[in-house]
Formats: sequence, structure tokens, C-alpha cells
Amino acid sequence: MCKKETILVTSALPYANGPIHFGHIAGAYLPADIFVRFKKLYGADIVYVSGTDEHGFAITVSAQQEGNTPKKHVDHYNQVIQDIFKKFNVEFDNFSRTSLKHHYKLSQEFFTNLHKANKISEKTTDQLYCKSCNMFLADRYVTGGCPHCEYEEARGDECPKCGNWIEATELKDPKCKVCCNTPVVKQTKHWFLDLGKFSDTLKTWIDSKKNWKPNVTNFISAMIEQGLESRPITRDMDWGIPVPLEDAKGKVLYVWFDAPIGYISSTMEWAEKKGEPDKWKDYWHNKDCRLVHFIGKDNLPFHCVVWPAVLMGQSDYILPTDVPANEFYNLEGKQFSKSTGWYVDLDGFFNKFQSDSIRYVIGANAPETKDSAFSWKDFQNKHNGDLADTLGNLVNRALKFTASYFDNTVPEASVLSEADHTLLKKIKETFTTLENLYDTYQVRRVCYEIMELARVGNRYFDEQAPWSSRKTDITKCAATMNCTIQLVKAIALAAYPVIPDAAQKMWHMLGYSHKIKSTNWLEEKLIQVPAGQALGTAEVLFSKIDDKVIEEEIEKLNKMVSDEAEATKEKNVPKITFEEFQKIKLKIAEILKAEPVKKSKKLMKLEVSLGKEQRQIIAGIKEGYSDPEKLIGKKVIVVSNLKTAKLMGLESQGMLLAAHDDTGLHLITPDSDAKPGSEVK
Ligand code: B3M
Ligand code: ZN
Repeated sequence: MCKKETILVTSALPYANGPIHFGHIAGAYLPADIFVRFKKLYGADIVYVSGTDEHGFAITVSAQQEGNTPKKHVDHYNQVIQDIFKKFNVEFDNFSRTSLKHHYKLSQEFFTNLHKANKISEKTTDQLYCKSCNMFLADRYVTGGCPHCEYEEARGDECPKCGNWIEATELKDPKCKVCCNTPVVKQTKHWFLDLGKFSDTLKTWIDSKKNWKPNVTNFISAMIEQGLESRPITRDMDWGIPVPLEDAKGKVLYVWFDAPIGYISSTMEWAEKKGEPDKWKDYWHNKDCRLVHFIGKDNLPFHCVVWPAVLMGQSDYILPTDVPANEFYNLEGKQFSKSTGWYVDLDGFFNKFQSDSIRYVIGANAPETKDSAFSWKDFQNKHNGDLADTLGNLVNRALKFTASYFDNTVPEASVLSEADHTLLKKIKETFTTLENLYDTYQVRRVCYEIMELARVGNRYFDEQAPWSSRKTDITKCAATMNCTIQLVKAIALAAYPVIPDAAQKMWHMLGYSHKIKSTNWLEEKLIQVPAGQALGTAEVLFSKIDDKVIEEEIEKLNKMVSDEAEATKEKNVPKITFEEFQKIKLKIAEILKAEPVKKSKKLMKLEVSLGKEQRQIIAGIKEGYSDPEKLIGKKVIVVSNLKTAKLMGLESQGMLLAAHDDTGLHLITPDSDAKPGSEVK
């Protein structure tokens, strides 16, 4: 038996700043969870950690907008996020938080070590400063045009579109995210990580990564070749980890400096909880440990340049072995976005659908080499076609037939036909293929191979036709059923990392009472379900999803988008002060004369009395009031101090108040005894 592989797996620490969605799951969590489940089964010594990223401007901005303290805000979202992971069956060995004390201590130590090693320098530089908010603007507190790709909503530290790093002062037309004002430039002192000092080591390191995705290595090599400049790793704010230097009062570590250190502090927390506080060193200080960071491609520069440099500046820490960075996973072709309503409400989703369905659908379409997307139709097709009709059907046929004709007991395979041998060989080959695919994070192909095995199984079953051999050749029929059951077992084991719930159900149906989780892939793949084993009860693994259900979801999505648009419109109405409102003079008026304006679809010419004076008002009210007779004598409210305007050549000396809704146009009318000319206050 060869030595156990030691692996430490991390998934990007989600910001404790809102719920996560399918896009995040597809990028950094599902592929990691699948890899970890497989490796655990395979007997590796493996630990899987993550946690919430709880610092940074993104958090303080949202906390402020929601009227909460940052602490309350992150407490809330840490819980929200953990609940979501449970729903997706993503199982961490430890899920930590970067607001914990030991994480502060470790991050400060990392900073101090770099500082002592002369890898950090101090500089006073120009920064954007918002005079009305009284603060320096960096990172997500400021938006503007990306100097690299022109994207209009780039942030002060990076561009979410092209992934390039940005100096906030380079942004075109910068705006304060809090108050929308244009910031000024002001000087402040900060500490910079001298990345240039790591260039050569980084270059050697990235060049050694021959088996990485070429888009990842190319991107990083290009960054290094362009020349690495020093990056500020401190910020002017009070939420965060204080910079451990005497002359750095009021400054904290930049969130991207402390976040990846969270991988280590999460492993430390895991060891502590296990009662073996030093155990984390078996990974982080073990040069044979395979360190794998699952991330989305937008996090590449930080994981493949800054983070390795930070690790190089410590003593004895291992460097990332692999960074399987995924591309983006969108929703029906557009990026998920909570703020525009373009997302799937997860509570609603999990009330209706199984986690295995979404795990399989995301897995089968994982954004490994290019962006991909979730679509409701594709979800339905893959669930119904693959999970229900192919996999579920195979299991159902195998179980039902054995129950009906073999007393629900695995029949003997005394003689194997060529077809039986071919099927068993296919199972063996698939195991070998899958071992390689799982090991190299190729979840898409994993899903394909599993489904292919089920397809082969269904074809085999059709061709062997046990329903007819039962009458003519019971030995052959028994062998067919025995082989089909071996196939069901193989699929359960092979598919467990992707669809753990369904796989476990299959396991029970095969008559096993233990957990797949507790088995060993290498041993188990060689073990056949013994003839004579009593099977469990067949149950439906995946019920088909109706067209109606999917149409409802699509409608719901469209409705969320229009509701959000409505809410945003409302939110964006400029606020005025009471003094501004007081400038508008409203008066009661009575309509004396009315006639339609010729050649106009909307306008009516009105003569109104304001008590002491009469005025002509051209009002766009024909839509609701086309009959002039009905207008005469009506009392209305007019804006009396509006500057005179010309409409279709006619002078208009005021404006009527009216509301417009889906039932039409409605004039605002006062009580009938209100006197024309009286002021509305
Ligand atoms: N929180 C960015 C993100 O969620 C960041 C990842 C940190 S990983 C160390 O996209
Ligand atoms: Zn501001």
C-alpha cells in the first residue's frame, strides 16, 4: 500500500456580506466538495477548510447602508452563508471567520515577519478622499471607469470585469460609493508589500506548474513579466486588523492581506477543536502536503501572486500546489445579481428541488474552461433526462425486477455471457477513468462518465431482456440481474462525491446499512454485492419536473427583475429638503373652460380660476378626460409658481397635479368646498 496522500483543500472565503448564489457554488465550492468527498473515499489524509471573509470596505459600506454595525452585519451573514452551504450539502471540516482573535494574531505576525524581512516599505501617497463623508476612499468605497478595459463600474482596487489591479487614483471619473460625490486627492501614509522583491521566486514557482490550466499560468506569468509593483496592504479605516506598528494608528490591514491567512487560521481552529492544537502544522509545514485553493477566476491575482509572496516571506510554509480557478457561472446568460433581481431565491429552490439535482446540473456544466450558465430549461432537461430517465430508471428497473422475480435477493451469476463480461469490464474501466478525472478536478467529465455508465446499463438491460430470458433461460436471467445490480452499486460508489444523497439511497436499496462515506474506494470497487444479499426497498430517486413548474420559475425570475427595477427607481428618486419643498407653491383652482388642443393626442387647453386671477393651463390630460364638458366646474390643485412654458405654441401658466397608474389618469381634486386660490400646505 503506498503512502496516504496529505491534502489541504480550501475554498475562497466568501465575504460575510450577503447570501451566496449558484455562481459562487459553481466556482469555488461544489468542485472542491466533490474533490474532497472523492479523496476521503480514496483514503487520503485530507482537510477541507473555509470561512467567512469579514473585513474590508465592501462590508462596512453595506453595514452602513443597512443601518448596522459591521460586527452585527458579519454575524448575520456568516450564519446565512453557513445555512446555504448546508442546503447544497457542501461539507467543510471547518468553517471559520476572519474576525476571530487567533486570526488577528496570525495576520499581524505575518505582517511583522514581512516587515522585519524588509519586504514591506512605507510611502506617503495620493489617495482619494471624500470631503462630505470625511474619509479616504479605497477599494469598494469608490467606483469609476477602469483604466484598462473602460468598464464603468470598476472599484478602487480591482476591475471585476477584466480582473486587473487598479490604483484608485487611476479611475476615470471616480465617485464616492456612499454619497456619489466626486472625491479629492489627499495624502496619506501606507505600507506597501514589495512584490518586485519576489518576482524571480514567483516566476520560478509559476513556471513549475506545468499541469495547471494554461489560462491561469499565462495570466500570472504575464502579470509577473509586466513587472510587479509594490501594493498597499494597509487602509485608513477602523474595522479590520490593526497594523502592528507604533506609527500606524487608525490603520488596518487590507482585507486581501488577511483573508488568505484565514485558510491557515481556519485549519488551526479545526486542529484546536479536534483537541490536537498542533495538527495544522502537519499540513502547512509539511512539504509533501498538496495545497489546493479552489477559487473563481476573479480571485487569481491575489491567490497566485500576492498570497504566495506573503507565504514566501514567512518561514517554512508550503506554497499552493494547485489553484483550480473556475470561470464564471451565470444565470440564463447574464451574471447573477441580487441588486437587479437576477438570481434564484434559494429558500424557494430548496423547498421544491433536491440538492443532488442542482449539484449534478452545475457539475455537468461546470465553468471549467469557459463561462457557463444555469438555465431553468437546462436544469429541467438534465434532471429529467439524466437523473430521472437514465440513472433513476436503471436503478428502478434493477430493483423492481429483482423484487418481483428473485424474491428481492441478489441472484447468482453462475455463467457469464460475453455481454456480461463487457459490462463488468466497462465498470472497471470507468473506475480508473474517474480516479484520474476526480484527481484533476474535471467535474464535467466526471458527470459525463457516470451518466454514460448508466446509459450503457440501460442498453445492456434492454438487450439482455431479462423479462423474456426469465421464461426461457433462468440462469441467464439471474446473471443479467446480478450484473445489473453490480452496476447499480458501482454507480452509487462512483457518483457519491457528486450526488451524495441519491448515492446513499441507492446503497440502502442494495441492502447495505452502513454509509458509503465510511467505505474505501479502492477496496470497495473490487467488492461485488454477494449473491443471496437481501435488497432494501426500491424508492424513486428523482421524480420528473413538470413543464409548469419550470415556467413558474421563469415567470418568478422575470417578476423579481421588474420588482427590483421598480424598487431601484423608487430608491433613486432624488431626495429634497423641506426648504426645497417649500419653494413649490400649490393652489386650489377651478376649471372654468376646457377645449382639446387641435392636432394633439394629449393636451387640453384649460381656463382656471385661482380666486383673484385667471390663468391658461395646457395640461396633458386628454387620456383620462377627453370630454371637456366633464371638466368644467372641477376643482383641482395647480403648481402656481411654475415658470410660464409654451406647449404646441400655446402659453401654459401652471401645472395640474394628477396621478397615473395602470387604471389610467386621475386628477387630484380637493374637497368641493375648498376655495379657488387657497394655498395647499
Ligand atoms: N472574499 C473575494 C470573493 O468573495 C474574497 C475571497 C477571499 S479568498 C481568501 O470573491
Ligand atoms: Zn462620500
